[in-house]
Amino acid sequence: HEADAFRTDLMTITRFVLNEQSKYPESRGDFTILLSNIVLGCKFVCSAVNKAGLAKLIGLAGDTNIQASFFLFLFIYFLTFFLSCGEEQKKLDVLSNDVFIKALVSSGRTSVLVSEEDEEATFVESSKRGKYCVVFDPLDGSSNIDCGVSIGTIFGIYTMEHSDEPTTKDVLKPGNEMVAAGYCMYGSSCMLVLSTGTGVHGFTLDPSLGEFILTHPDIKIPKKGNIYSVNEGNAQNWDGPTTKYVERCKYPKDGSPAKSLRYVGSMVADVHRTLLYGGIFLYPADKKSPNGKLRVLYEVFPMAFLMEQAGGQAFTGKKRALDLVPKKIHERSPIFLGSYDDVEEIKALYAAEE
Ligand code: AHM
Ligand code: MG
Repeated sequence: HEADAFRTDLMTITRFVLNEQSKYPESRGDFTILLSNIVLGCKFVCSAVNKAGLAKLIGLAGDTNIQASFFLFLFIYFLTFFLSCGEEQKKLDVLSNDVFIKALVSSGRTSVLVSEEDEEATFVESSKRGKYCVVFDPLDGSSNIDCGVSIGTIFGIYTMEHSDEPTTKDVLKPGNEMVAAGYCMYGSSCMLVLSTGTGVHGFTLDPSLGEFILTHPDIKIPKKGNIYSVNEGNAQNWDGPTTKYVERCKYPKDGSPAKSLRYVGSMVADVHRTLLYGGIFLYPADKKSPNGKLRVLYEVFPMAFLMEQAGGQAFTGKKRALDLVPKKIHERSPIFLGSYDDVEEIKALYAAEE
């Protein structure tokens, strides 16, 4: 009977967030409206990602066969025209960014937007302003787009503390001041994982309904895992603690079994697996990139927020990741995140160095 109830009583993401917000009497539904615009962006990107393979195929055929057959050319031309409705083909990451920016501005609930795709922050015009600031990476894992491997969107949300003219100061705040964070993974299924500070909850897109349905309530990361995830191609440039840690993953001293290595190269996919199966994800500093690769505002903070909410930890090599105070909107930081005990181990190695 319980299983039946689960199937017929659909907890959509909107219903879930409305329920959560109703606990605050002062809530006026602004957050729900903001989130439904983020969800719209995710649905659009999901659909675009699914069609990307097809569009690419048509593009390639166009390059090689135009001279070969005039009729084939005509066929491809009209097919491309109908598929894109005459719009010029934009790259998937640029297209995704445009969709998110427009959805967020038109929500009327935002003032400052920071996107990985745009060098400068977007300040929303006064007539459309609202009390939230959103930092996001519209399509992360770009190296995986063309081969169809999982990619994702990452976002974090701050509130504006004043009604003066918005500035970048409104987002240059530590991650522990975020009010919500999440990601959407475009993989074998499309999944949105969200935290508003009361645990981590996963929603799966039901394509036939066009709705995200709660499928993974209250995700908790295992206390210790048996997977490590890192780009080992950078090993020759790592510092002492990272080198020692990865060595221990492969050759444990305490007789425990060696950890398995899994690395997709899409942060969303690697973090998602870490959250569900446990273990550790590392993007450390190295000699070539002393601040690592990943961006503080829209990669490190949202994932660190989710990890802590799920019972894990996120560490920069120096301190708790959420306590960083970024000085620039595209700042980078090394990051070690995952199961509580696994992150504890790397923290001890850095502490021993000091
Ligand atoms: P991108 O913004 O160019 O997509 O780069 C970010 C991605 C992350 O998703 C992933 O964790 C990392 O880069 C992988 O980097 P590398 O290829 O150096 O291992
Ligand atoms: Mg990115």
